[in-house]
Amino acid sequence: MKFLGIYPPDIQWNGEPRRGGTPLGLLSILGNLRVNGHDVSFLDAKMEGYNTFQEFPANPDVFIYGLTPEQIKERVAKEKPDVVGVSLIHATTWHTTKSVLRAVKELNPNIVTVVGGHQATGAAEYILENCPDLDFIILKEGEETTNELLQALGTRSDLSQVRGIAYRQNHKVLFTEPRGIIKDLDTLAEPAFDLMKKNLYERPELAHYGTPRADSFLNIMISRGCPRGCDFCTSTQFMGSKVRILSSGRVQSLVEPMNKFGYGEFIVEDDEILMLRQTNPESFKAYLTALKKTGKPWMIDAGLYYPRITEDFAEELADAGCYRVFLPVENPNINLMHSTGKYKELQTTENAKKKIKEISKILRKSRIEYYNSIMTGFPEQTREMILRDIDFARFLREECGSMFVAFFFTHPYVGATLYEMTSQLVDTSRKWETHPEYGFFVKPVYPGLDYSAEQLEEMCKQGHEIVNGNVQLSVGYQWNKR
Ligand code: B12
Ligand code: SF4
Repeated sequence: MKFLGIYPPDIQWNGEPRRGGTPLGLLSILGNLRVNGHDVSFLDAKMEGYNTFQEFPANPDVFIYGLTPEQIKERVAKEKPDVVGVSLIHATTWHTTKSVLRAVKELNPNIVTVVGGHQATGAAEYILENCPDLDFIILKEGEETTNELLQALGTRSDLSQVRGIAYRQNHKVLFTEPRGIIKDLDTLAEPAFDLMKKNLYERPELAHYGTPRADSFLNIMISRGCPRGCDFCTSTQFMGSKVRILSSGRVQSLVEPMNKFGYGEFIVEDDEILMLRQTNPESFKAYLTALKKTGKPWMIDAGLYYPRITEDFAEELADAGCYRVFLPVENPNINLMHSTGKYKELQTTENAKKKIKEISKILRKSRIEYYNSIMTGFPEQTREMILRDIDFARFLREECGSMFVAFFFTHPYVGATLYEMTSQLVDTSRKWETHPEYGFFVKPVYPGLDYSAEQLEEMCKQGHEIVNGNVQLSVGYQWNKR
């Protein structure tokens, strides 16, 4: 069958930087369908229309960027696919995904439409009930399921036998038997990086906080899963609590060809890279060796679990070419962190401060710079606690030498434990279903015990100015000028 994979247009608040990356999940789906004999093509509607702006009907302070529905129709008409698959990993692209699906069905109602990703999986029932242009949702990891679904569609077999999908039948949403995780990542084909148009990704401003070292980048991951299960995150629920990793041989055969595409920098997105080193030292070593061999700069944007960083680890990273890491310290209130499942090894805020200072010295010694995020705006917080969070951010900048501290607001992402516990606290004007623009970390959604979401936003805006001054978040930021 002919399958067209589409990464949808995106949205952003006026004044906020656009974000993006390598659509690893969709490219993996395409690579795997291709080895199973399907004819595949790829349209990055976000990057192809990076400078095409449209109004976002639900909110005048937000814009859409990406190909217009008419342009998407033209491209789909040219490709003539049997099936169109759209990546819905982020809540923020829910409205644009709906527009893509509408365009496809307007063009030809016989094209089968499929979506997959964290957001699609977490909210499957709601999405199928509210999007008549969508036929199937692929739940969780998509490679095997999409292949089986295409086979079943091609041979007109019983769809209820395809494990891991959701669809509508007689106005009801049906879920088939769940599919387990893919046990051995080595069984997967390489993601179809060759289908990316390189010039579209020559946008260093999309890379990460701070100035990147090259003018283009590829995101990379050699593992899936995270054992920590923090209640505000969907990774463990989605990819499992056991870290799965490519074998050392496969790591090499992933990095080497990726390098040949000529992108200037690698951005590591593995959820728990420290755990990789501990549980799969061979693959971890192969990762560093392969990255070093490319001679290219690279950094870790996925977040390092800072209490576990050691001198050896930092030295190994630096030796292999790593120049920057992200340390999401989350929140200084250790009891709050323990209640989310995180930082059990730290007993007090003083412990956390001491640890971060120690880690910052270790990183500095290895010449690795770092940026932090503070996660704030948990529903049980008070104004006084928020002020303490801002003080902590100041400590990170002024006493530890962090290059930038982002204020990230906690959200109930569908599929995360926090969603079950707290989504009803979010005001309807900030719920993802009608207002996906509130799915970004930069916008709070919970009121606290003695402040509103608007007041929280204002407090943190001021905190941000005090803590970061006029630091430029992306290209142009000069680390040496601090
Ligand atoms: C890399 C990354 C980014 C990159 C961009 C990635 C991209 N392609 O554009 C950057 C850094 C820009 C980013 C930004 C944000 N991100 Co992000 N990101 C990730 C991360 C770490 C990895 C994604 C990835 O490539 N995974 C590897 C592939 C193999 O897995 P996958 O994408 O899940 O794909 C599989 C399935 O989902 C499915 N699938 C995926 N697409 C499709 C399509 C079809 C057709 C089918 C059938 C199946 C399918 O099959 C794939 C293969 O098994 C994930 C966490 C994670 N570990 O996955 C968070 C994650 C997706 N991000 C998240 C969030 C919250 C954000 C932000 C909103 C945060 C913020 N700063 O405000 C922003 C959104 C900004 C934006 N507009 O892009 C959340 C999403 C939660 C939600 N429901 O919305 C995640 C899940 C993190 C988390 N655990 O909470 N992100
Ligand atoms: S926040 Fe990080 S450590 Fe916690 S579950 Fe998600 S990926 Fe794992």
